[in-house]
Amino acid sequence: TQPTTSTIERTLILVKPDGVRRGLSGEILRRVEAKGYTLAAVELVHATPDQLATHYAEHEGKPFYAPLVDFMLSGPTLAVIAEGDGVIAGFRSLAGATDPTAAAPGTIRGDLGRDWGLKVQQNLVHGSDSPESAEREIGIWFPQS
Ligand code: RTP
Ligand code: MG
Repeated sequence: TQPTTSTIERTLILVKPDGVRRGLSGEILRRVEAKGYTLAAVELVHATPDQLATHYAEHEGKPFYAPLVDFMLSGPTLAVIAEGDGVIAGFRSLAGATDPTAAAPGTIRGDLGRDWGLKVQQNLVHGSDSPESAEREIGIWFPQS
């Protein structure tokens, strides 16, 4: 049998203001660590409008952009760099579908999300979607690194 190729990656995870406010940071990080990923950096950040404009540049002009930025300004966010084999796709799988009402049981959004009607933005976490996004986003949230 061929050994499986391992791909050690890093990703940016955010526990968004709803997760911090609801006291779920520890539960979310517990799931990340239990899966076998390593926490390389953790910092509580009150995001600035500039940081959010850069982070969410791909969504500028969409109807949910302004409410999303307002929500992300509503309180502190826990910014995390996690490392591990396939952690980019792996964390997105742990997070579940974007809409917490549709996210599968067993996922962070499926188990811990609530039904907020139209407020899809309050979905507890963010995870980078590619190696390029991860490096770009780590630079936004950990500018000193
Ligand atoms: P994320 O970037 O936060 O990990 O989530 P994602 O890839 O699953 O979702 P994405 O499409 O990148 O959207 C970024 C964030 O925008 C909010 N959103 N609201 N229809 C809506 O109201 C809507 N669609 C997206 C969510 O907070 C989503 O995580
Ligand atoms: Mg995204």
